[in-house]
Amino acid sequence: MADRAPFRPALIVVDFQEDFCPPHGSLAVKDGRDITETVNKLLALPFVLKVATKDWHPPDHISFASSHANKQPFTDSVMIKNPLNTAETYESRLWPVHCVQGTTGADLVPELHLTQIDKVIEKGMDKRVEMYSPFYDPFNEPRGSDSGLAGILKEKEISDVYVVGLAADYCVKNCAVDAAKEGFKTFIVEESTRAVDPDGWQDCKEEIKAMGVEIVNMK
Ligand code: VGL
Ligand code: ZN
Repeated sequence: MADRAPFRPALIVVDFQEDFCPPHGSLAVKDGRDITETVNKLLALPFVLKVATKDWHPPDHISFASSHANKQPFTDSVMIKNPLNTAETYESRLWPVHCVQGTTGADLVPELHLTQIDKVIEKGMDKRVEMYSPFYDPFNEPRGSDSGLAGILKEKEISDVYVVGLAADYCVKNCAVDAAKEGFKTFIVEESTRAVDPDGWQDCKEEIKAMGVEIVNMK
């Protein structure tokens, strides 16, 4: 029988920040704060490593509609170029100003049991690049930024990665897909996430599953 790696699970709590939560968040996800109870329940379990990520943007970040002339958040998008290889581009949706470094909107929600978190990873600091995934930017040739998260998980000999937080259809999705690509058995815990576009979540789930991530429920 092939050797199987020991079960060494990690939990990643993605972007559970004020700007993604009602009532005051600038990019509030519907019912975003309602994940609090199940996230804290998960944080009480004996994961080998518990990571929280933070969207951590400069005030003129490329993903803000206000950084472009005549663009509206949510409905408009722009083409973003790889700063290191301008032939590589992708279309990216525009957002209201959110999670600006040092503002209260960028704070992790106070309900989160922060004392259970081993490590906080910040992302989205390069104003030229949208970075939904807390692992690295979306470019291939070459990649500009890598948070080191994959290395940290490998150093701890993590086998399984559980992803929760906000938002299901953006940063949680991209985090989970990259974790699966890095070779971890990867799960999204559905009660512990909420989507920017709740109506699209069923289709989004199918897309995520097709990329090798399992979607599980706590009950
Ligand atoms: C996110 C939109 C813009 C997220 C971050 O955390 O899902 N979504 N920036
Ligand atoms: Zn962002």
